[in-house]
Amino acid sequence: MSRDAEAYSLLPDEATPAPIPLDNRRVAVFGMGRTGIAVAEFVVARGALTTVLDERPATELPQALQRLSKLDAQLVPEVRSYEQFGNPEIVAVSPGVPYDHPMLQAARTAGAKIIGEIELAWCFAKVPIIAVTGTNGKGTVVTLIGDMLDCAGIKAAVAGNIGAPLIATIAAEEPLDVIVAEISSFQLETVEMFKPWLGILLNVSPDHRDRHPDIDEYLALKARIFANQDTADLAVLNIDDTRVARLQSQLAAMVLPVSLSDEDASGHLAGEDLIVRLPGRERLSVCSEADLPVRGLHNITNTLCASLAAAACGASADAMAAAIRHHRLAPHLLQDAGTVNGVKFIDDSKATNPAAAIADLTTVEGPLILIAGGRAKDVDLTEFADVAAARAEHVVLIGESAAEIATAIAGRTPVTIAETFEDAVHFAFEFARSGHTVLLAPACASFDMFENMAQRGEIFCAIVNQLAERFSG
Ligand code: UMA
Repeated sequence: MSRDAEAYSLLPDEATPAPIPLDNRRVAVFGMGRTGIAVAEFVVARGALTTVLDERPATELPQALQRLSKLDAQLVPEVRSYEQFGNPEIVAVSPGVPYDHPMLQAARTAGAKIIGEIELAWCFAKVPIIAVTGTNGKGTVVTLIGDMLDCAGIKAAVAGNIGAPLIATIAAEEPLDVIVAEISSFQLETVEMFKPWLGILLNVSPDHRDRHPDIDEYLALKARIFANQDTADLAVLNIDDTRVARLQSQLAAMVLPVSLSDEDASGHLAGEDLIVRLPGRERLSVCSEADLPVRGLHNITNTLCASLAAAACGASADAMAAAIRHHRLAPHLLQDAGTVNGVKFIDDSKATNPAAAIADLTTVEGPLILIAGGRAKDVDLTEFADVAAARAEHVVLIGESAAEIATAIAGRTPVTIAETFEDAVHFAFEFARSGHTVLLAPACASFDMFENMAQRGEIFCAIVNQLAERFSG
């Protein structure tokens, strides 16, 4: 860490891990995805008698099985019953496995300890963790904090739901000052001891209702990042979100509120300037609204939350401003996908829930054609349909939720339902005139038509490229 940063940092020098003994213990690792592979490598390296299981057949897991075959572990693809788990003392579970999965229920009945990867990683973490959660924007905020710390000369790794499993970062044993982790509600389901030094809750709106049907329970789940904190820890809350604001009086940690309408908040706007103020520290003017790479109120809030975390680690205003100016948005997040005949295409495949898509519809300027739809995850799409009807000149719909969104828009703006994604992009291009934007902001998950949201975004960009080739020649 640079000397300047050290002078202002609130970061504790080290974490106080509580390692679980793994040597010679029977550990079952459930899931052979990114998490399962990283967990299996971690526990095998610590002497656990390991079984790795997945419900998918071996034919669908060639790469995972190839990597896992290098380990001293039993591999069980296509697992069908708890009997195949090998009577484990510990079951380490991947986030994609729901809490009430019948095989996990059987494990509980048999007296096994269920532990999630985040919790297991925390038990062995030697440096403090900044944990970021929220329905939307958490990936942006973790990368922004990582960039700010990098500019300030503070050694940080970015991990978690964003892609690199937290446990792989812990296993790497790099000399770090802090780890910045994106934490999903799926990962929080199994948390009991997880205790980040600084937690951030950005917002809570309906999402994943197929797994979290009750919004209050979903909020309680998100609030678990603060559950084990004490007065030496910090909690950054976006109190402009009424659900998040409710937590203010309930947390043991010192709360650092962020608000665009309250100049007393620790992170706030003064005119056009983004200001952060930590207790006992001078106020820092980080940058102006105009310096943000993307407009929109939610981007200001996200930047303020990131700035508070970076300031607490000792980053200067100059370092934060430099990171903000050079910040690259994540793939498929409001990415420019090209311009064809004066029609601009924007890929926001990452908008997998209504709140994210609504934020985009209010951020992207000018006349637009919207492409939306997909798997709705049991979330109510009415408000999204209202904003789409008000904002888009034409809405092109795809996937399982197309009919539901079309009914909700009900004659307020023209709607076309496309059979295929390629048709959807071609229809949108047909309806657009020079100066229009075609925005892909689905408000839904991609799994009804694609492997994941990244593939949806990549295919969108490929179709736009084909249009560009056809119309430039
Ligand atoms: N599996 C089962 N039974 C189940 C569920 C899954 O056997 O009931 C198996 C699957 O067949 C598969 C494996 O488990 O082989 C997949 O495990 P996983 O779904 O936990 O996925 P990972 O590859 O381990 O990736 C996970 C996160 N995935 C989910 O939460 C669904 C990744 O977030 C994360 O990047 C990664 O860990 C590293 O931390 C992805 C995601 O979609 C991006 N997250 C959701 C979101 O952001 O909305 C929460």
